[in-house]
Amino acid sequence: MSTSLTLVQGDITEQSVDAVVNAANSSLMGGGGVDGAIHRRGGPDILAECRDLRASRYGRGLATGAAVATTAGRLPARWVIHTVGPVWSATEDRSALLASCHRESLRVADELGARTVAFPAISTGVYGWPMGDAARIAVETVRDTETTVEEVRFVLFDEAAYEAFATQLRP
Ligand code: AR6
Repeated sequence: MSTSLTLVQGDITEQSVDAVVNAANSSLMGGGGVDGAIHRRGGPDILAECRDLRASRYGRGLATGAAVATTAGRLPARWVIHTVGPVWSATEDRSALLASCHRESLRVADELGARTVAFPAISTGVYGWPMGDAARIAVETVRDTETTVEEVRFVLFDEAAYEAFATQLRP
C-alpha cells in the first residue's frame, strides 16, 4: 500500500497520531520551538527517557540526520521520534542530512509499527533552512522512502509553511 502525504496547519503537539517527530538537537535535552512544545505538553516522562538514552546508547548525543524514539508522555500520540536536523549553511550542501532525518524517522516508525506519523518542518526554525527548499526535500524523501507508514502528516505552524508544502504536493 502506498503512503498518503497529508498537510495540516497547526500545532504538532495536538495531533492524534501514532508517532510525532521532534525537531530536536543532539543533546536530546530539550530546547525551543517544536522541541520545547513537545516536552512542555508531553510532560517529564519524555525527558526521563531521553536522559536514559544519553546514559546508554547515545553518550555522545544523537548525530545529525539520525532518529530515536521515546514515549510521547501525555501527548495524544504513542511515541515521539526525535531527530536532529542540520543547521542551514549557505556554503555547504547539507541536504543529505535533512533527507536522512526523514528517512531515519520513517525507519524508526516502521520498527515501532507506527501507521500514522506527524512531521514538523525540520530545520526551518532556529536552524534557518529556507522553507521552500526544506519542503521539497521533505516531500521528495518521504515519497522515495519505502515504509509501512500509511499516513505521513506534515504539520505546519503558519500559512507560509503550509503553502510551501502544498506547492510540493501539487501534481
Ligand atoms: N507545531 C508545529 N510546528 C512548529 C511548532 C509546533 N508546536 N513550533 C514551531 N514550529 P524549530 P529547527 C515550526 O526551531 O529549526 C530547538 O531549540 C517552526 O515555525 O522547532 O529544526 C531544538 O532543541 C519551524 O517552521 O526546529 C534545536 O536546538 C519548524 O517548526 C533547534 O530548535 C521548526 O522549527 C532545532 O531547530
